[in-house]
Amino acid sequence: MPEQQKRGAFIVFEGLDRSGKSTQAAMLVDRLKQERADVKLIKFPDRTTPVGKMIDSYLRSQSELDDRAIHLLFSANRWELASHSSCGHDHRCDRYAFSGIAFSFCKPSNLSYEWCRAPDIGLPAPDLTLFLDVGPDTVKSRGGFGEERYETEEVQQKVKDVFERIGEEMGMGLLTEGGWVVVEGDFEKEKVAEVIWDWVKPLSGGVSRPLRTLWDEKENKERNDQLYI
Ligand code: NYM
Ligand code: MG
Repeated sequence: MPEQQKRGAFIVFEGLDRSGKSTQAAMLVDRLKQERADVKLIKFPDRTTPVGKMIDSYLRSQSELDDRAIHLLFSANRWELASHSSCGHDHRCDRYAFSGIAFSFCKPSNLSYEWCRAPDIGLPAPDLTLFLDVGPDTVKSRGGFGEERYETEEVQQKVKDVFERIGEEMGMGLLTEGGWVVVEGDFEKEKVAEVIWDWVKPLSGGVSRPLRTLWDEKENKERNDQLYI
C-alpha cells in the first residue's frame, strides 16, 4: 500500500490504577510529536462530557449508581468519542474497553463476562494494547492511591486477574490478532518508556491495514489473512 494511504496507529495503554499509564502515554505522545504533528492523546473516562461528569461523580463517591448503569455509562463515554472524532486514527489512548470489562466484571454483583463486553462490541479496535504490569502492592504505595472508588488492594488484585484473562483472549504480541503486550512497569519511567518505544516504533510510520473493530465476529473471520502492517 502506498505511504500516503497509511493511517496512524491506534495504541492503547491499560493497567491498574496508579500503574504509570498516564505518564507513559504522555511521554510517548511527546516523542511521537517529534516525528508527526497529528498525534492525539485521548483518555477514558473522558470526564469532560456530560456522561463523563456522571462517571466522575460516581468515581469520587459523590453519587451512587447501579453497577449495570455505570458500566453502560463508561461504554457510552467511549461511543460518544468514537462517533465524533475518528477514534482509530492517529490516537494514543489512556484506558479503553478492557478497563470497562476488568473493573465491572470483578464487582460483587457478578455481572457476566459476556455482558460486560457486549456494549463495546464494534468500537474501533486498537492496533496495539500495552498493558503496564505493576502489582497491587506497588500501586497501593503510590501517591493518591485510595482517593477514588476501586482503589483498594483487594479490588486491584481482582482487576489484574481479569486483565490477564483479557490479554490471553486478545492474543499476545504485535502481529497477532489483538496485539496485547505486557510491559513490566515496575522500573524507572525512562526505562519503561524505552521498552514501550521498541513496541511502538514499527507502527510509528503508520499502518496499512484497515482499522478493525472490537470483538466483531464477522470481521474476526476475515482479518486473520490480513496481518500485515
Ligand atoms: N474505569 C475506567 C472503569 O471502571 N470502567 C471503564 O470503562 C474505564 C475506562 O475508572 N479506577 C475505572 C478505572 C479507574 C477509574 O480511571 C478512573 P482513571 O484512568 O484513573 O481516570
Ligand atoms: Mg485512577
